[in-house]
Amino acid sequence: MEGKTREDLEKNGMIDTWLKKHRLLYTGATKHPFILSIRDGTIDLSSFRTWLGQDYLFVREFAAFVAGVLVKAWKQSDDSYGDTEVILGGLAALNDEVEWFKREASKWDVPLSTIAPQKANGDYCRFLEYLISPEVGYTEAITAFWAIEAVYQESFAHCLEDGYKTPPELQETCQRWGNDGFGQYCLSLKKITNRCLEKASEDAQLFNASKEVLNKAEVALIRVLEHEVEFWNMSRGGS
Ligand code: HMH
Repeated sequence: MEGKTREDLEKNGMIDTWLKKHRLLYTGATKHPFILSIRDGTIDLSSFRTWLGQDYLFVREFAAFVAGVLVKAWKQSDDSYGDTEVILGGLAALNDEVEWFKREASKWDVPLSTIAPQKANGDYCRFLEYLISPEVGYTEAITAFWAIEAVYQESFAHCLEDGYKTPPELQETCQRWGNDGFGQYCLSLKKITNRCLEKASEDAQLFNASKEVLNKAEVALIRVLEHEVEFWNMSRGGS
């Protein structure tokens, strides 16, 4: 058992180990009733509009978070790994995304300028702010970053998999996060994260130190999943 676990770890990395351990929560975040209702076409469009307006506000804060992760990568990661290029690519994509939200909102008559963040959104954004504060290390922040992107990738890709009944007018939204390019980008973030976690694990063994960095990263992953569930719940709740 013990040996197999270690083998598993070396082959798939720490993230897959954690995802197995927190399977229920991960499924709760990626197969939420909000997403399932898009996939089966029963979504209430007022929920979709709520999600659209709230996610626009979230993405603007998220861009600041990604910029903060970029700064941490620049300070704390070895240049030769190319982490900063991947993160900068993500930041550039967010520029297009904000414009997409504006266009989509006008299509759906969602008045972006008058929308205020709901509680779940505000709580999530405060967590993002914590993650870029100086006391948080790169490994913890990049773990959260990967998880935030991966939840959307997996959720929206599910709305385009075999047998979907996603309404045509929502398919473009699902494509944004469910497309293969975004999937590849998430895999790049996952590789970076696994490498950082591996190093944290080696350091802990080498210096006989505590697993504090690993523990913090695992908690950050759990927090992201919880916030994502709350964000979907809020969207379902309507305006
Ligand atoms: C709430 N989580 C939320 N919004 C997003 N746009 C993403 C993740 C991913 O990009």
